[in-house]
Amino acid sequence: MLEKLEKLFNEFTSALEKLSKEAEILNLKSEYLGKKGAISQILAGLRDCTPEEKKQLGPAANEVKNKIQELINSKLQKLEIDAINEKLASEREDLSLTDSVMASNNHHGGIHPVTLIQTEIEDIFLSMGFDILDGPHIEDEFHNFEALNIPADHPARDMQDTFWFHDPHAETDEKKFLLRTHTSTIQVRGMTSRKPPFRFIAPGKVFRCERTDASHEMVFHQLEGMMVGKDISVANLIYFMKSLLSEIFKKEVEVRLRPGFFPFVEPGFELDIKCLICSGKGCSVCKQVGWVELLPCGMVHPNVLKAGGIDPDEFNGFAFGLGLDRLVMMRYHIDDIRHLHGADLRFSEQFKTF
Ligand code: FA5
Repeated sequence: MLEKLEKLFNEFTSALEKLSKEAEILNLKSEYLGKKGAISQILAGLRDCTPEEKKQLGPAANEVKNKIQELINSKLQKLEIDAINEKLASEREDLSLTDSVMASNNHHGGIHPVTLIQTEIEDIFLSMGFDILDGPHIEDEFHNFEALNIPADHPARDMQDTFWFHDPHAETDEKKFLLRTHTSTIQVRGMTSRKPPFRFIAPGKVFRCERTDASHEMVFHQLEGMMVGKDISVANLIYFMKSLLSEIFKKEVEVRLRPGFFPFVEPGFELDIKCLICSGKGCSVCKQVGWVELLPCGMVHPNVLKAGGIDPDEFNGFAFGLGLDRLVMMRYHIDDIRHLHGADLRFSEQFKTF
């Protein structure tokens, strides 16, 4: 019987070696281990054996049974691994790029024109001794209005349509926080964080709930400037504005200065540039008037200095609030501000600098 077992096992191993399909292996398994399989019959035949034979044959038959089971399992597992490897090999993609493909597909991003001009202006003002400041987009009424001499019921609050945040936990319907409507908020932060004399600029996004057109956006960029010291005059203000424009345009551009009203400056001015889209003939950007409002400015109002902790009897200064998007439009002859935020690659790629 033991010999028969050994013979069966040898037959099984040489049969298994020849098989390469799962179904064939499972068939072989049932030939040997199934209910009526060869090993099962030997085990069943044990009941007719003597106790002595049972003692010998029982463990041997079980050992062969376990070996067969193990061999079948590992053969099935090997089949599965071979199938996965074959699939991986056939579906493999070469993700590396050759130098020639890289060279023909040399696609770098460009710098947004607003960023380009902002960086240029920062360099110009840095060279004139100005610091660069930043401030939060979400502001409180104090920084956006009150400290700038625009109290709660002042009509100037309506000049800039404001996006307000409501505090869901507030007991009253008071509107406290807002998206800053201008970068003048940073005047206040700048004054309270330094002692005069000082000069700084502060570029950034501003937000207004406005109807959009060729020269108006709801989210746009301003660049605030402030200089505070002793005996600062309108002549100083005009000098810095002229230096800025001649550096940016690299040529004489026609500007006009007219009185402008802003509660935080006195006197206040509007510096307009002759529209470079239509050369002053009239177009949708300049609203057919030939001039574009670009650079409001003025001498800082004493109340604003006071709100910033500065004694207006000792110090004075100027401030300006450049419309950065409009300056970009004039510099690159862009005839609609909405191109600047359109995310159209055909537009942005024209400003590649590398
Ligand atoms: C102000 O925002 C003042 N804070 C500027 C200022 C600062 C005045 C310091 C005096 C002293 P104004 O609302 O005019 O002012 O906006 C300033 C500039 O931002 C405008 O001249 C214009 O160039 C630009 N601007 C205003 N509204 C928009 C808009 N909706 N879309 C694009 N640019 C705009």
